[in-house]
Formats: sequence, C-alpha cells, structure tokens
Amino acid sequence: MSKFELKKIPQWQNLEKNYNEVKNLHLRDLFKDKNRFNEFSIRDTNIGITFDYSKNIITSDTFKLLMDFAKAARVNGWAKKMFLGEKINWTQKIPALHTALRNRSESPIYVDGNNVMPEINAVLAKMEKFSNDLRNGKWLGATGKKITDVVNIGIGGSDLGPRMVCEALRYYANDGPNIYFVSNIDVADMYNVLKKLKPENTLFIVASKTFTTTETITNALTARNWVTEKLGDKAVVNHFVALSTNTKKVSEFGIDKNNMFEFWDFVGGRYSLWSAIGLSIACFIGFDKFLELLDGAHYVDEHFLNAPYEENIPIIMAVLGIWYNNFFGASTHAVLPYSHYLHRFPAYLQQGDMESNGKTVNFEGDRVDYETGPIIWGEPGTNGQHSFYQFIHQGTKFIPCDFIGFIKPMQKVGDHHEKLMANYFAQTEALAFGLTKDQVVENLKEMGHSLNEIEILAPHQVYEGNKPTNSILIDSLTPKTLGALIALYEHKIFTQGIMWRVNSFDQWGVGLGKVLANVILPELKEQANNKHDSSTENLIKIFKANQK
Ligand code: G6Q
Repeated sequence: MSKFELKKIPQWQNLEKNYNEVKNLHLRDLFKDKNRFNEFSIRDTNIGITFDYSKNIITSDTFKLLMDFAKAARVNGWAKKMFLGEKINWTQKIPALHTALRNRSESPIYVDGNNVMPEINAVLAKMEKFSNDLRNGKWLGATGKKITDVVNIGIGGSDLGPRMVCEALRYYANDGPNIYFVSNIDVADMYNVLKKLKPENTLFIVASKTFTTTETITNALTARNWVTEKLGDKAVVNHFVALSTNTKKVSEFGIDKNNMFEFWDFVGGRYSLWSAIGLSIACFIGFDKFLELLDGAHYVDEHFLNAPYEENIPIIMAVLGIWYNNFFGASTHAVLPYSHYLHRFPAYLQQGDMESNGKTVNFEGDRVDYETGPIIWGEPGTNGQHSFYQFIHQGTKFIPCDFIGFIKPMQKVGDHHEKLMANYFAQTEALAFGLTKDQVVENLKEMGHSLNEIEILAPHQVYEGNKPTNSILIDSLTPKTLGALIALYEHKIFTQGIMWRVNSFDQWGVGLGKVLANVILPELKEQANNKHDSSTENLIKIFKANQK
C-alpha cells in the first residue's frame, strides 16, 4: 500500500496557508466584527447548551477550511460505521458500540448479524431491579441489615467514568447508599475506605471487563477476606456483585452468576460508564436518573450523526483542537469546569482523550509525521485561578482551554454562584483580550506610581491576550446535560482520531508495563533474579535490601 501523507492533502495545505495569514491576528481585532458571536456560537435550547467558540483565533475562511478537512476525512461516514457496529477497532477486531448502550430509540443494531439491543435492554432491566432493591432495602446483607454503603472496585475505565459521574451528580443522591471507589493497588486506597465501613452494611461491586486486572482482583480478594472474616464464606452472595464480560472468571472468584451484570467486548473500558459499569451510578442516584444520563448522551449521538458539519458541536470542538495542536503547535489542552461537582471531569477526560488518541501509528501502520492527541489537564474553577492560571495568562506556552459553566446553581446560597460565574466570564475575556502596555501604564498612573516605577512595573503587568477558549455554558447540571456533555467530548475524541487517522479504540501502549511488572513481582517476593538494565537492577536491589 502506498504511504498516505496527510500533510500533503490539499485540505491540510490550505490550512497551513491560512495559518500563516491568521497567526498574527489578535482576538481584539477579530472582535471588531460585531457579528462574530452569532457567527461562531451555537445555542441548543432543547438540551440547554450554549457552545461559544468565537474566542478562537479563526476567521470565516479558517472555519471553512477546517470543515473541508473534516469532510475530506469523511467524519460522518466513519460515525455511521461506528453507530452501525462495524469493527472500527480493527486492531482488536471489535466494534466500538458505546452508542448502542444509550440507544434510547431502540432501533436494532447488529454485531455479526445479531441484534444487540435485546441483550442491552435485558441488562438494563437487571440493573433497574437490583438498584431499586438495594435502595429500597429489599436487597439485604447476610445478617439481614440494609446496605448503606456501596464500594466500586475497579480501575481505569471501570473506575474513572462512574466515579466522575457519581461526584458530578452527588446532588441527586438523596436517599441512596453512600458510594466509595477503590482503584489503586496501593492498599492505602482500600484501607482508607474500609476503616469507615462495616461488612454487614457494605456491598462491593467488582467492576472489571476482563476480570483479570491485577489491581481489581487483588483489591476484591482483600475485600472478600474482610467480609468473610466477620460474616463467613456464605456472606459473599449478599455482599458481592460483578460487572464483567468474563462469566468464567467471575464464577471462579466465587460471585454467583445471578449477581453478575454483563457487558460485551464491543464496549471499550473508557467508554463503558453507560453499560453495567454504571451500576454504582444507578445505585447512588437511582435508576431513573441513570436513564436520564443515557438520554442526554443519546441526544448528542443524534446530533453528531445528523447535524451538518458546520453546526456539529463535537466536530467543531475537534477541528479547533486540531487547529491549535497541528498548526499552532499547542501540545496541551486545558479543561476547566466552573462547577465543583465536575471536579473529576478533567481526570476522566484525561483517560478518554489521551488513551484514545495518544497514538503514533496511522491507519496504514506507518509512523505519523504530525502531532496526534494533546495532553489533557485541568482543575475546577476558581481553584485553578489561584494556582496555574498565571501560566496560561503570562507563560510562554500556548494553551487552548475549554471553560464549562452552568447557569443555574445546584444550591442557591448567598451570591456564591454569581461570584463563581463572574470569574468564569472574566477569565475567557481576560485570556482573549489581555491588557496592553498602554492600558497598564494608564492604570499605574492612576494608582499614583512614578514614571520610573511605571517603566519597571509595566512589562510585568502586560497580558498579551489572544489565548483561545471555548465556552460551554449549560443551563443546569442534570443527569441529562451531564450525559450530553460527556458524549460531546467522546465524539470530539472520535472525530480527531479519524482526522489524525489513528485507532482511537485500542490501547496497546498499556500492555508492556504490565508484562514487565509480572516479571519483577517474583523478584520482590522471593529470591528470583531476572536480568534487567543496571538502573532497574540496582533500584530493585536497594528496595529489597532496605525493606525491613
Ligand atoms: C480503557 C482501558 C483500561 C481498562 C482498565 C480496567 O479503555 O481498557 O483503562 O478499563 O485497565 O480493565 P478491566 O475492566 O478489564 O479490569
């Protein structure tokens, strides 16, 4: 097969030309056009989301050229393949059908000729019964006590999604159990949770697609010992359920088949919160609310499939990311939620984006000669403002940011929300327009500084501005809008993967470390000695010599 050279296609080259024209424009000048907000924003009143991308360094021409690039990559054609269950994760020969999990239209979706919707709906029904029984006190612990605490044991995709959603929707968890998440193999994680709990009232959800993940199985065994030491072996049936694709391993662990909630190979770990992996969410906020989360994602699925490219929010998010990543040379992208409920959202997206698009090999198996996925990072506002925003405003790195905010507060107390949101609006304004030297000098004069002092201070107080941001302004934080928000990012990631021509759904890069850890483990526990490089060998030697 001949080498595909993305940088040589006319759409890429046109963008390069456009970049050379646009790179010296300033948002201050671009905003002289009074129609700019109307041109570069979308308000969807059905779901209550406003997406303002006018504070980006683009002109109408840039936007058109970015759309030409997305069209050349046939994003919509690929989206259809994904939704229809084609095996687009070709290195693992599986589809990527997280969209089927929230297919609220219930139209059939076929994998290898089988409609997967009946199975998906059957598991949803089982989740509904279980979460209702647990919340209503019908599902009891081995000694007849109500379950008051639920611990999800899982890691990566079997942890980050449900953990983020439970945090985000904590407001809605009125009469459900307390929820905890244990992921790290460092026993401190488990210990800090167990010390608050009693086995009689605790249910463990062991969440593992493969049911072979060392961290999860080790933690689950520790939890099982904790339960059985006090309540005996028979208690396992009341205190453990499993979420997995691997019935055999679940049975071997001792969890009853009836207490297993199935999902399927066609659900990638980092896209699995919509599946049985979301059971902790359903227990915490109630099944009805879990369905609303799916509804919100389904709404965005329809939007992504049907909206024209120019009005398609995930596609616009994706092309803007590519614009900065591949033409401006930005290597990171900050996600800044102005809602404390979303404090785990950047961590969740870190996996969603970086595990999906942190790839170097294209569709043809060739090493790419352009940048792929950026580093995703962030913290909630306003905390971040008192920490790293200095760097975004005045550092030398160029960092595009997404600002996510909500119009209505969850709790109305004093003017907290107005103060929070004043900062939300102020930051994107400050980042875009900055403060010129003349303005700084003027301010310093008004403050009574001498000319000499002004000369010294002024350069430090200039804000260059021209830092691009997207504002995602959502009417209120509900299960539905959260589902929509997550799906917007999922499809952004997918679109970028298609445009960079990488497989967003595999994760071969996490395997090697696991293999090597399995080689090293016996060396730490026993006298085994394997050959390593001198650094690794000596570190292991020092570890063993100083353990006592
Ligand atoms: C996600 C990854 C990874 C996975 C974890 C846990 O896409 O595949 O984060 O979710 O390694 O795997 P298990 O669910 O199989 O325990």
